[in-house]
Amino acid sequence: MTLSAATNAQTFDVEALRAAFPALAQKVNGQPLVYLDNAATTHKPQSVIDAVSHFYQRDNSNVHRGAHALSDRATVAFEEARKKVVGLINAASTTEIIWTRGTTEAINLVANSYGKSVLKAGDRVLVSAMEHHSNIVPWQLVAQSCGAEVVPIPVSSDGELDMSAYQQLLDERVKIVAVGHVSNALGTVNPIAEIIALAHQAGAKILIDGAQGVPHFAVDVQALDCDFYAFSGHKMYGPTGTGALYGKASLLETMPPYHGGGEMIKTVSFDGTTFNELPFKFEAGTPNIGGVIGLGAAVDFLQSIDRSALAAHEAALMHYAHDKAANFEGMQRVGRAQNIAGAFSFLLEGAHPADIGMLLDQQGIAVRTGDHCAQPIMKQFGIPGTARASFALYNNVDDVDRLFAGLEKAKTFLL
Ligand code: C6P
Repeated sequence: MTLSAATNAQTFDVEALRAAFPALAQKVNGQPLVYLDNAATTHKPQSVIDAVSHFYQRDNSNVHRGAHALSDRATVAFEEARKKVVGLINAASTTEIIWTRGTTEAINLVANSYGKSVLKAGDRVLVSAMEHHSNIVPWQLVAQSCGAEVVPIPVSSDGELDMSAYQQLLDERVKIVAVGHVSNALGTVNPIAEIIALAHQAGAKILIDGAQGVPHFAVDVQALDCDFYAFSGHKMYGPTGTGALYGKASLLETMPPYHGGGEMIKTVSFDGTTFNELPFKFEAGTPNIGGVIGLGAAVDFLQSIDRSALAAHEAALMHYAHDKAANFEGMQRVGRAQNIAGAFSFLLEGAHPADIGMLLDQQGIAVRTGDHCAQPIMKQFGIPGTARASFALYNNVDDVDRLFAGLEKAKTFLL
């Protein structure tokens, strides 16, 4: 793709969107900030900051408990946010949305509640070899306690999931498949509709790790027919410490609670305790009320944008970066799948990724370096890690140009 093609994608009004994010207006190390660490966490628009601030300034109170006006206001705003998430991913009802601290907690919930109750010795959980640790370790912990096994689905050297190997692995031992929508380390967009359909044909349930999916694509959990979809609020312009688990109500109904405490119970006695209805059965203790309300504002923000224009804008930036990489001497792209989004991972010949990150930071350019919590795929590729630029809706062509100019300069120090 040429520069003009990428620029055309800016009919999507990226400059107006940038203006909504106060943190982007700052200088870092004397240079205007170029923020390319969005897969780790995105910045927050003013509307999200205002929603959180409004909560603490006026409505601060606990939810579902108080007999007073502030608690009523907090409860209404908190439950409105749940309705917004229902709309965002087209869940069937609010009973299917469980608030969590993020994707990690959502996956741990499913592994410990659903996983622990169905997995028996000899059973298998399939995960892909490019998963984030959050979609590997919870399954390992639960599998170990049940005598079950976590088996990786192979990934090619380009970073594509091996679909024929996946089909061969799908035998009667497989009870759960857990796969990422988009790889945070490689940017690979997995064909999740096909992956879900194949899991179901084999009689397995499937969880999609959507941490890097929801920020980039419109997601329809009913059309996908996934059993569980986990995502983080802070990677989609919402506050840190927020996220959600979508689960089919029919499954969530049968699952035992994960955490015990207040809110998740109906009655408590020493003769036996009964549990609350969905979704509260899975929400023990005081939740992150201000964060959830901020997440609701983030959903409003995302929903106010044409999602296909957003995806086209980000895809154009990604192609622009890849075209520049092809002409950048000594650059090795890590993750060359056909369908790629969000993360642009690379190495520079003769340079350690950590040094690249430091030299970019000195120029006001924020990227992430390291294994990106995806050690198995780094080990397969025989590399310690990568430097990773990851895009959000507010990044523009200038950001990519600054990245490559910054890399040219870094090269003069490193090589
Ligand atoms: N990836 C990154 O820089 P939490 O921390 O629970 O919000 O999200 C965990 C997680 C799970 N799955 C995927 C695919 C992810 O990318 C992440 C978070 C960050 O890539 C931090 S390691």
